[in-house]
Amino acid sequence: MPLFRRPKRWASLVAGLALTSILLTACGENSPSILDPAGPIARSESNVFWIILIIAAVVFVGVEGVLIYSTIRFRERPDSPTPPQIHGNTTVELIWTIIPAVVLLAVLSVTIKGIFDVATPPANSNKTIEVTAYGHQWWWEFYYPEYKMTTADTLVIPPHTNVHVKLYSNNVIHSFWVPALTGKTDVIPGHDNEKWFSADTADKTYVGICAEYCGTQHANMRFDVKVTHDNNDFLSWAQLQQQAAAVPAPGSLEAKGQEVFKNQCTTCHGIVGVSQSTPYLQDPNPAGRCDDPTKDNGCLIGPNLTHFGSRHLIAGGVLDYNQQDCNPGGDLSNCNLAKWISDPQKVKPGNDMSVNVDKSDLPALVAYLESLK
Ligand code: HEC
Ligand SMILES: [Cu+2]
Repeated sequence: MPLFRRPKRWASLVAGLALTSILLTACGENSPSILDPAGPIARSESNVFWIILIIAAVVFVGVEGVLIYSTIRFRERPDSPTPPQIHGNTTVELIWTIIPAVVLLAVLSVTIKGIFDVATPPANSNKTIEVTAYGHQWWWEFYYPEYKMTTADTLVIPPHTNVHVKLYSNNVIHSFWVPALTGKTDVIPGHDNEKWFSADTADKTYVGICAEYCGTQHANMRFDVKVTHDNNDFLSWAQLQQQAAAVPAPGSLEAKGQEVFKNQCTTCHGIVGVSQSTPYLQDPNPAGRCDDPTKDNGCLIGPNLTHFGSRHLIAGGVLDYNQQDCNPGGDLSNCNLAKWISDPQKVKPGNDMSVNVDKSDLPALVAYLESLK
């Protein structure tokens, strides 16, 4: 009897599977990938992945090969004699104990090296910046203790610099992940984690993700990591962020927007120079953190908006901030900022922003927020 009764069917099944996997690979074009590392930490992690994958592939092909070969070659035929019994054969026992032990030792050593790599500053630089990342439901806040400035949704870093991130949450567990730059680390209330990473390409933006299910809008808790052109570029950005908010000209549309902001938004949002004097009142040490975000001016429940006009994402990346479509004097129907302010619950159901903005106040608010460069 032939081994495969319908060789053609088998051939089309195998070809179909191969084609699907090629097609599925193509899906990843623009999505973040651990296979395209852009910094030493991610590279070390991706090395561990590749080495283990290759070892596993060799073992898989070897074992399955021998299995398939012996199934075919030594299959039972009419009148075949009982095969020799090798149970308890010392040589065989030794071989199949020693080989796996050696293979697992190799995997262990690669893994241990990886663990040390990610726990220490990447060696490619002697510069370091400190960042505190707060996981909120559902957006990321980034505080730079050395610069006393805070931003949301986009973490800006200089290239070739060790970034030391302290990870805090006072709500639920999140997970900080930038596939191209660093693997996942949980952000756990009451248990402060930290991590290192570094980017070696300038002028690039990488996608960051919350990798732990943290509630209904978990998937809209995205952030960007923007790597500046060089350190000076970063410093001039930082200098801008450290300043108090732009002051609108008296009588302007922006000034009207600021009034609306003061009346309706300051319970949840801070703007330095308008509703608070410093972006963050407490240093990021556990004792100084407030656990009731609505009670402390320093950790309000919404993102700090002092320089919102210089950002490009809205509310955990649920919308892009398309400023070119936001002309406060004209049509705002395609303006994502106007969409967000007029109905945040429609855009991101369940999020913590609830407002009731009068339609006639929208252009002023949009103009004001846009002026906050
Ligand atoms: C009850 C609290 C609350 C009030 C009041 C509030 N917001 Fe918000 N706002 C939030 C929260 C929380 C977020 C983040 C939501 C998320 O991403 O899940 C947010 C996000 C935003 C963002 C996006 C910021 C960013 O960096 O992504 C803007 C802009 C904004 N709010 C504007 C306003 C304006 C203008 C008002 C007043 C008309 C206002 N908000 C009133 C809580 C509030
Ligand atoms: Cu999260």
